[in-house]
Amino acid sequence: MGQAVSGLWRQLFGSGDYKIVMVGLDNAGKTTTLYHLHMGETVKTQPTIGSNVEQVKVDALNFEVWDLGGQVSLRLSWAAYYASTDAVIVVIDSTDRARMGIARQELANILASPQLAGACILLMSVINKDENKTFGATFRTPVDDSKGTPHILEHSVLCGSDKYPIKEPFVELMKGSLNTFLNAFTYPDRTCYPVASANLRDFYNLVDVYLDSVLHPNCVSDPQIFAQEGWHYELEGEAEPLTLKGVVFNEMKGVYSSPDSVNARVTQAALHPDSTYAKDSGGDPEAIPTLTFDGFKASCAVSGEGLKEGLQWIARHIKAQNTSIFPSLPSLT
Ligand SMILES: Nc1nc2c(ncn2[C@@H]2O[C@H](COP(=O)(O)OP(=O)(O)OP(=O)(O)O)[C@@H](O)[C@H]2O)c(=O)[nH]1
Ligand SMILES: [Mg+2]
Repeated sequence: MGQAVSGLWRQLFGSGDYKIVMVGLDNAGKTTTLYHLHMGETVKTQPTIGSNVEQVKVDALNFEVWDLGGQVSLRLSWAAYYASTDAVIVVIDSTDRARMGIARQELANILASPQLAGACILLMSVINKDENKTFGATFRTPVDDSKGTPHILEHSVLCGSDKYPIKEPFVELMKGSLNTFLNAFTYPDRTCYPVASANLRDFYNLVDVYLDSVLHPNCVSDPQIFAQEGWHYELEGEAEPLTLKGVVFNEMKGVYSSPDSVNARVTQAALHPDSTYAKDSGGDPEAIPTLTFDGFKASCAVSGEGLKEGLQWIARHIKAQNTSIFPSLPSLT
């Protein structure tokens, strides 16, 4: 944050002395930001009563930075500091959803302030107090049928990989990790594998398992995973009828037994004919059993290669249109 602001300042100003005013709601992180800019470290703060002022030097730039208390009773006096101000930094705590409307109103007041018109430059700093570290691998998976290939793949890649060749790594992570979010989703046009944890070591473990799962899954070589997660025949006894089972097959039978869900699906198909949105990437129970293991592998292939090679290709061209992996990750030191 400090580095980013300093870099921005260098671009906005040439050299010389400038006055900066920092405003924002109480507890937003103004004083924390000020001392991070001033000393390059995070200090323990108390609510500011009145103001703090520090001289911050960035190369040939000298900034007199005023950090104003943000409590309701103090906001009325902000305007008293505005004279001769060159820039305003508005600090907003992005996790303070409940007071976002108040923050927006304060921002509007600042923008409307005649003393800050003209030369004034407004910087908005969004502080993120969320301890969670989040990672996601997202693949573009449009379909041209309703056999449920992306959905079966979504389940199947989490059934063991080169580095983690166990039956259900997903279930083990659910039980044993410190994750705050762990899931996978199939949309009509993409499949997402997100993880989150507040613990950095745990976070990297989750990322490692998920990346190995999506890039080196065992499901491309083990038809039993496809049978388990997709569909298979079951015979309870010699006299019993042959039935269809499978995790995704069963799940979609449940989805298709809901009138609301069928209604939404038919409406979407009518609104977007001749596109991936007219099909069901989750799988229509009528169509799922027409998908074969070979068809599953072939449908998943990227650029005509096998799935595994295709996913490896994506890994090498991670910035390509097909895939995005976010965000930039903090280092584990
Ligand atoms: N996790 C996290 N906590 C932060 C961050 N910035 C501030 N905090 C915490 O938020 C609390 C309030 O921070 P302050 O900098 O004192 O807030 P302030 O905007 O100066 O508040 P007032 O002086 O009352 O107007 C402190 O406990 C900080 O440690 C941040 O970027 N991440
Ligand atoms: Mg403060």
